[in-house]
Amino acid sequence: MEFKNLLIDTTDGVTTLTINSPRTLNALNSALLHELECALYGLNLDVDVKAVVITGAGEKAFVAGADIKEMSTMSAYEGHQFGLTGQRVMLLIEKMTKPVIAAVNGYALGGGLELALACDFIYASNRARLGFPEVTLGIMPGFGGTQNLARLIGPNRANEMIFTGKMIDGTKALAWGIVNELFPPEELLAKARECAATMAGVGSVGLAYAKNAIANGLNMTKEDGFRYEASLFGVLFATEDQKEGMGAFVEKRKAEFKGK
Ligand code: DAK
Repeated sequence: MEFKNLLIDTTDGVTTLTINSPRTLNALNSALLHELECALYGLNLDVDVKAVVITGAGEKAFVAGADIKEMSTMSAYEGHQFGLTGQRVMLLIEKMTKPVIAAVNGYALGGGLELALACDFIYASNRARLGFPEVTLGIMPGFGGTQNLARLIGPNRANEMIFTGKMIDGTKALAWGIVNELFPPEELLAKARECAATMAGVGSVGLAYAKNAIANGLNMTKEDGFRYEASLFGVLFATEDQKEGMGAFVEKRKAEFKGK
């Protein structure tokens, strides 16, 4: 598929997926969401892709939200389809077997913040501005934002952000645990790629199972989560990666993981 709104580059196992619609601050319209869905589906199946960084083109925005102009004229049916596509994109990221970092280089608003929150963690530029302005438009977050934000930072801070619609800066986002690290704008992408490269070099089956255990375990009791973790842990001992990783340690050499 030819992508009109995305730039995709894969180098040494690390894919940088850039949302490339800077004239509208990378706002998510339905065409862009469809492209994102197809791209992410393909990246998940591509054995050469070990880790993904999602960022926005231009200096101002990661993604300034869903496309308000397009939404303003949608029929109920189109709005429903739009919502379903967006939710599929968010769930696809969460269910990918590869790690996904959001490199938030500016505004991450509404659906843009929801996209970042669907990623495994967020690195941000110290110029980033994050918020959920939906209530100022007469709606509410609808791509998982109420669920993901409240789970991440607790209901009180999530309530404040979602009920006021006010933006917070990178420093507050860091203090509240929305963002893992802040960088100067010119360093952000390199730092995100560097972290992605580290993750691309580890045993990818172990990483995929860890991602699965964390995501699914959050919906279980602690005891069920422990049981689930143990079952995945056991399966890893049937993989070549486990033999290679431990063998390399014992033989004092660098492991060459095959992802199987
Ligand atoms: N949609 C469409 N166009 C946008 C946009 C957006 N979200 N954000 C910015 N743009 C466009 C502007 O209209 C402008 O285009 P022109 O007027 O030049 O043609 C261009 O990008 C540059 O923006 P500004 O001139 O406004 O730039 P400023 O630096 O002055 O301001 C800003 C930057 C980010 C503060 C401002 O652009 C802004 O407030 N943007 C809107 C932010 C926003 O409200 N985002 C949340 C959108 S609501 C659903 C689930 C989820 C959602 C929807 C449905 N279902 C389940 C059905 C999600 C909803 C949202 O995300």
